Amino acid sequence: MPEGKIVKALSGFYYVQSDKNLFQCRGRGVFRKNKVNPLVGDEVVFEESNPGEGYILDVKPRKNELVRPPIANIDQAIIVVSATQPDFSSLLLDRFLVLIESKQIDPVIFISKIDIIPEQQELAIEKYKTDYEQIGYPVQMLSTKQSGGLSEAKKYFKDKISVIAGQSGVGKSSMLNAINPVLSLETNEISASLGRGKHTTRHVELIEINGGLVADTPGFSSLEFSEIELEELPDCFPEMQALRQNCKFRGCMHNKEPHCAVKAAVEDKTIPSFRYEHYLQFFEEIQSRKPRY
Ligand SMILES: Nc1nc2c(ncn2[C@@H]2O[C@H](COP(=O)(O)OP(=O)(O)O)[C@@H](O)[C@H]2O)c(=O)[nH]1
Ligand SMILES: [Mg+2]
Ligand SMILES: [Zn+2]
Repeated sequence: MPEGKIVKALSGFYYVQSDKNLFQCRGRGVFRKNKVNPLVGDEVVFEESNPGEGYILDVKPRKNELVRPPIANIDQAIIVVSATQPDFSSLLLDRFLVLIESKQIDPVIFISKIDIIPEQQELAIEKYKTDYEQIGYPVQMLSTKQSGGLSEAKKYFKDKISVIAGQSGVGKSSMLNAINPVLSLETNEISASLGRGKHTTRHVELIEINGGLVADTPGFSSLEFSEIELEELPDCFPEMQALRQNCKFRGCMHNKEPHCAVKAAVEDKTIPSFRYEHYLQFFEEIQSRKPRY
């Protein structure tokens, strides 16, 4: 039986890419009864009923899945933060990082609009870049207005399924358009001049970009930690996870506990203080959350 990847879901059809061919498939009756809801990104087994058409017979186990946008088997999330306009916010970036880490998706950080960084902020941005790289996150600076960083940015997409995350206005659509001009995704400028709403809900589609696939809708629009348990939080900060076994107490939450390796690392500046402050802020936020039943 042929196998392939669902690259688009629309009006009850799943579009399965197998080698270089696209098959318009339906979920088979029997299989639909098992309540497996095929997602874009799923690896599937299908049978070809007519040329170019078929039925999905089986969905392979997923490595992860997102609800918004509904996609499975995501290899990486590219978080776009702008150096300016809107202002660079390490708090917002850390929020995205925690949400992505909690889904076992690999984050990559793109810092956009480097062509318009005010001079007095250049050093601060460079420092953040080094800090995040030290944690182990890839960081790429780029501009879509000048040639800067785009060809390096492009390389991250190769052979992977990516979702893009980031606040509105940071340049996500502009970046995708700059990498692949065929896409012509709407940017703020265009949608404003046409008087269209900013958040038009659409179907999900994976689009090809430099030999990889990217979801055409940004993910992680809700920045709440409603699905993250307090116990999971320390592992969403890789630099803290790495020190966990050095803490005196097993299951140390790096908060009030004595002889905590994380707090020691913050003291001697191996862990940047802003990261620890954000950790404590998220800790409070999750702790004070109303219990759900
Ligand atoms: N100066 C500068 N402006 C940019 C850059 N990237 C995007 N923009 C502008 O930022 C605004 C928002 O871009 P858009 O791609 O719609 O952001 P999105 O909401 O994240 O998709 C638009 O006016 C873009 O022209 C960049 O690298 N440099
Ligand atoms: Mg956009
Ligand atoms: Zn600790």
